[in-house]
Amino acid sequence: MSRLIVVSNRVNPPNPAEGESSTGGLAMALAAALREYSGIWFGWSGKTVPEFTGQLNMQRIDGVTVATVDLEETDYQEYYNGYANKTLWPLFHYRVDLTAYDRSFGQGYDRVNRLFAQTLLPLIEPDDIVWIHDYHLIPLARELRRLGVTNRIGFFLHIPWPAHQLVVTLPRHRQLVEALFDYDLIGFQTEESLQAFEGYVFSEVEGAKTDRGGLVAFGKRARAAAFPIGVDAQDFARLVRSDAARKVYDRMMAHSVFRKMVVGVDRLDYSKGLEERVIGFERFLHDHPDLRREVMLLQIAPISRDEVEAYQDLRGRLDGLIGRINGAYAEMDFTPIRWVNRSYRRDELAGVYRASKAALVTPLRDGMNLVAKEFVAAQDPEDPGVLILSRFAGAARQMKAALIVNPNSPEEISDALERALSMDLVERQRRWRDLFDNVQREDVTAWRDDFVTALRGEPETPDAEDDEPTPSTVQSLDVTAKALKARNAEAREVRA
Ligand code: GDG
Repeated sequence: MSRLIVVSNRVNPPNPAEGESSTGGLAMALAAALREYSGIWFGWSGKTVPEFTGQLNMQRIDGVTVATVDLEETDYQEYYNGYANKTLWPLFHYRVDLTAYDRSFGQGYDRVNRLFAQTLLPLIEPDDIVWIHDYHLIPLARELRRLGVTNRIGFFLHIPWPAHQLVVTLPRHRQLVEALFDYDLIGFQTEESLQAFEGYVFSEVEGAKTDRGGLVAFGKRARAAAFPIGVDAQDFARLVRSDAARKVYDRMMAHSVFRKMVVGVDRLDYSKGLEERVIGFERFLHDHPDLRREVMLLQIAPISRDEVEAYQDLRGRLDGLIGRINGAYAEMDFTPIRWVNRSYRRDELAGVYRASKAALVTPLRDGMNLVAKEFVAAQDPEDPGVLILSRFAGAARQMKAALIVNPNSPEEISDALERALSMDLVERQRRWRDLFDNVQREDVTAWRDDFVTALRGEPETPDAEDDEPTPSTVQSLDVTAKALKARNAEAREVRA
């Protein structure tokens, strides 16, 4: 069987020395795939050095071979803090107001992708398949192709692909999209992102068409499909029974006697709608004086990308906003919002989810949102909490039994809270069962297998030249994506 090479900006396989709970579910799933296909995980070490050397640092961590490389400070600033986090991240989350269109960032982005390609090249063997992750690395396949790599290369975008009108605000948008056509397979979180991508291609690239289940543009052909990411539901159910989770659960329950705890867990990021969420919670406190003392919001928000000004500003605004709300509604023995800027272990988080009567997952834009799925996976089937979910999270496409809200509306957040906290057990159980079935079925293993199977791919259909050109419609590709998914599901069944 061919090996799998996973490439992501940061590399973080579970390290038994640090305890399993420090690693995210996605990292665990990718590490499991790498063990299965005896592959390599390649990426940036997270360290900077005075001069780039291309020196590979190879390690074996819990059965996974990890190869990392250090970057120069300028590269880090332009590629990571710059183009990735000040240009692509805000733009792809619909924040044109925060997007930096700085030419040096784009140059740094291309340069680092070239350096990564040169460093990775010697590790690639002829039969390997290469799976590249996320917006930091869009041009990596182009750079590998330039170096002569002909292996199958797939790309998965973890964040949304935005509407056409937003993409064209990027000075080098054509170049970026063209780079995606050096992949054999391009994966998006949702059909909506897929359609937005196709919408761009058909309106911006002359002669673009669909062909043999793929997209043809820039003289190249790539397949594109939606692969909604999931969580490791089984692992979460196991974590929730751990000692650490139970301890946290007991502590939380003791602290919220006579009160219902509502939880939010997010990186401190402007895409997560934290300001809108606390304003919605304030509206709830204002509108329901009778319930004020019965509810508290625990917002866990570990600090993220703190070197970027927009993140420092957001943190300052939230500190002020939450201070004001707590000042207005706290009593001597009660604070309505607990604002916690640190991260917890995964098992502790499982205990927090379990102790919560509702979760507020209200991003303004989100590729998927794994917290929504983790919350569901951690609930007690006999007495489940209620998920309040933004319609702008990719997860809302699958999790229709949640209370779906517009995160921009304080009233909708307030109404959903009132509904969640007064919902009877039968309805809670019915909604949770529906959500849990999905979380369990479309889990992270299914996601990974679907993608890898699709990338490994079917043999090319012959007679390409004889094919009548398919009309370039978004609809026909949508069918392609569905066919791809159906085939992947079949392949899974056969393997099972
Ligand atoms: C990107 C996309 C997409 C959070 N606080 C703690 C902690 N976390 C973990 C959560 C969850 C993960 O971080 C966050 O995942 P999300 O999906 O919510 O969001 P992003 O970080 O923005 O991820 C997103 C995802 O990629 C995957 O494709 O869903 O749309 O933006 O797993 O549990 N984990 C621990 N302690 C914390 O305090 N251990």
